[in-house]
Amino acid sequence: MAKSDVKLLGAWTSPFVMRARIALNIKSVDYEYQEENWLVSKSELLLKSNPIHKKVPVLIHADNPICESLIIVQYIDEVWSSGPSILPSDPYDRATSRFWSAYIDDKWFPPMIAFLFAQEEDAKKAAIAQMEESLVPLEEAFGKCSKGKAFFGGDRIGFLDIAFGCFLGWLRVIEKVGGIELLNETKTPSLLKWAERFSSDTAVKELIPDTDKLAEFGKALPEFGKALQAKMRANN
Ligand SMILES: N[C@@H](CCC(=O)N[C@@H](CS)C(=O)NCC(=O)O)C(=O)O
Repeated sequence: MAKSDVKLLGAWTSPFVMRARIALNIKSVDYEYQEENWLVSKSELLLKSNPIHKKVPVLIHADNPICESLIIVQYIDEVWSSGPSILPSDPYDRATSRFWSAYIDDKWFPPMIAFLFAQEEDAKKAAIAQMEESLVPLEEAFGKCSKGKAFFGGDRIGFLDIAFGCFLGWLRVIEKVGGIELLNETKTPSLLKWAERFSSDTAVKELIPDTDKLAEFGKALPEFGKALQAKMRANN
C-alpha cells in the first residue's frame, strides 16, 4: 500500500488519535500524518471528512474517510490482516473486549475530561472519586481478559489495551497535578504493572506524550471548557 493511500488527521494531545496510531504501528502501515489544531481551527479536510462530529482522529484510506477511534482500530485490523490481530479471534472474547472498551469511554473518559476542564476544587475532587471508582471493575476485567498474561489481549497488545492504554499520558498528568496515584499497589496492582508494560511496548512508547508537555497544554483546557459551555448555552 503506497503511503499516500493512508492519511491520518490527528492531534498529539488526543488519546483517541493515539488509538489509531498504535493500531497502524502494530500493522506496520506507512501513513501520512496531518496535525490538526482542534482547539483553535479545523482544516477543510477535517470538516469535509468528519462533517458529523468534526473531531479527530479521521483515517483516510484510498480517499474514504473513517471516523471514531474504536471503529478506526477495527477497520485497520480488518484491512491489514497480514500483521498480528488486534481483536481476539474468539467471538466471546471479541464481544467482551468491545464491552469493556465501551465501558472505558462511558465510565472512565467523562470524569477524566471533567477533571481537566474543572475550574473548582470540588469538581476536581468529584471527578477523581469517579475515576477511582471506574478503575475498580477494570482491574477485575484485566484478570479475566488477560487470563494471567501480560496484556488484556494476552501475550501482546490487543483492542482493550489500546482502548485504555491511550489514556495513560493524561492519567499521568492528572496524577502529577492532582498529587494522587490513580493506579496503585493497593487497589489496582495489575493495572499498575500493565501500564508499565504497555508504555514500553515498541508500538506505543514513542506515541505517549511527555507528561510535563501535556500538562502545559492541559492548562488551557479549563478556559476552553468555559468557552464551550457558553457556546452550548447560546445554541440552546
Ligand atoms: N468518540 C471520538 C472522540 C474523539 C474526540 O473527542 N476528539 C477530540 C480531540 S481529543 C476532538 O477532535 N475534539 C474537537 C471538538 O470537540 O470540536 C473517538 O473515539 O474518536
